[in-house]
Amino acid sequence: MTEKRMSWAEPFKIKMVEPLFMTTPAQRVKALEEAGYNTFLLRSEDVYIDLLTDSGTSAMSDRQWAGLMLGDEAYAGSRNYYHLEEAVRKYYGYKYLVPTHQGRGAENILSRILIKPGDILPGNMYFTTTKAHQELAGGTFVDIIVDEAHDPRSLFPFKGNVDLAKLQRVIDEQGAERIPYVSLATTVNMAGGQPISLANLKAVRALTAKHGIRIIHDMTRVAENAYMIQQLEEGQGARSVAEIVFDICSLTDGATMSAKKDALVNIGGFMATNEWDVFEEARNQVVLYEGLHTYGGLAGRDMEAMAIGIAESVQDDHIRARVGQVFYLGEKLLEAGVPLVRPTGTHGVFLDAKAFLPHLPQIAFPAQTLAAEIYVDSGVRTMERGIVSAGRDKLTGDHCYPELELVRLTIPRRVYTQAHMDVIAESVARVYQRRDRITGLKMTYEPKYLRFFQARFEPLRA
Ligand code: P61
Repeated sequence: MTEKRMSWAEPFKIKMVEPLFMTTPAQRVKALEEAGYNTFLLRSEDVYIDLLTDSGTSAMSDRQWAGLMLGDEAYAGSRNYYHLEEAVRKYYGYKYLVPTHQGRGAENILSRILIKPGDILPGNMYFTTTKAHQELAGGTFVDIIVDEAHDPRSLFPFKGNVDLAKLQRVIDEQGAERIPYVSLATTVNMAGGQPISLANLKAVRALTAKHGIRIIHDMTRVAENAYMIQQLEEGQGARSVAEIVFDICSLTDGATMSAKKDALVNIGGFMATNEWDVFEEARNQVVLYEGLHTYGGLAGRDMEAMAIGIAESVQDDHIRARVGQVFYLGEKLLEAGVPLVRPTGTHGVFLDAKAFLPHLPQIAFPAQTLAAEIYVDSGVRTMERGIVSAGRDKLTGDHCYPELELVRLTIPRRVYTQAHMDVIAESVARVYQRRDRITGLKMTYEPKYLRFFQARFEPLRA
């Protein structure tokens, strides 16, 4: 007899509601055509359940909303900046903080400071904006994630881990002096929301220390990663998520953060570092790109909400319910036989579009197609994470053909209920039932940068 899973419930109750818009299939077909079959180009009012992203879509707590009223909108030296600095030091342990409007603002500044043309940036899988800024600064990203991360069927629990032999090879071949830092994400978004283990991070720290190479931490979903360490890593089960988060950060030299995810705000981010020289330069550059170093493109109230959100994000009760809801959706889809990236990610469920639509070649954009089909079925908006997202090869100009061709069902934090998860699972299962009749797409417009945001498509006729 298998053990029955205990139910859990959210550690909050709902104080305010936002109505959702219901649409008809005919309305959705029209909306999708107008959006060029790209879910990024749909109007939010045409969407019923929005799983495009967990970025900036979380519900803030009553305390965070109250914090907005305590905004000190001084141009310089806002008290909210000092609250944020205190939170970053207390929960993450980084010494110096530069706020930015969101994650990519931090990536821009950090890349401009640390990367010289010709440099190499090894990392545990690319992320779109991170890699784009590394390349704009003249660097080249090299993937050093474990092979399991590229296999949607592998059940390896820490698919965010670095393959140490791959890292050693990059160091031997390129020379440590060409590697300003190793780029480490917690969790790994493009691998399907997969965590790195503390033991692996320690080993990466030991190896980089030997060669005098920094680790820069993309800590966008660090609390979710810490939760998986608590749940799965030997010797970590009795420790709090907050303690593990602090440990992860202390094994790295600096960080970029999109606070729109784990930190539960609708806008905001920061760069943090333990190095005074890097901080000095960042404080200088932020003035050019974001704003003065004590607001970095944010209002005082945004920084206050972020400081409070950081404290809430590392609470065990919160994170258990957040990840528990994502796992619930994953279980429902597995029961329906839908092919998913395994194990289920912490911020979303990732459908394996190659296995879902095996009759479509990758150049017919299976994940883009599947996202469009799910939208037409139920008004649920999801996101392509495959060949469109991977862009073109810098040297050959051809499409990159990533192993992973995925559709991401990203769950906003504290926003939807278990009943919404049921509706979503039923819709995906319906599309799966009629998968044989689905034909692909062709791209009709391709923007130069981060093409997935604005590309347009048309159906390929069968
Ligand atoms: C997302 F389709 N993520 O997952 P910013 N690092 C990491 C992120 O997940 C991240 C950023 C840095 C988004 C928004 C988004 O290709 C896309 O605050 C691990 O968004 O600038 C953002 O942080 C950048 C969606 C970004 C995309 C790029 O939905």
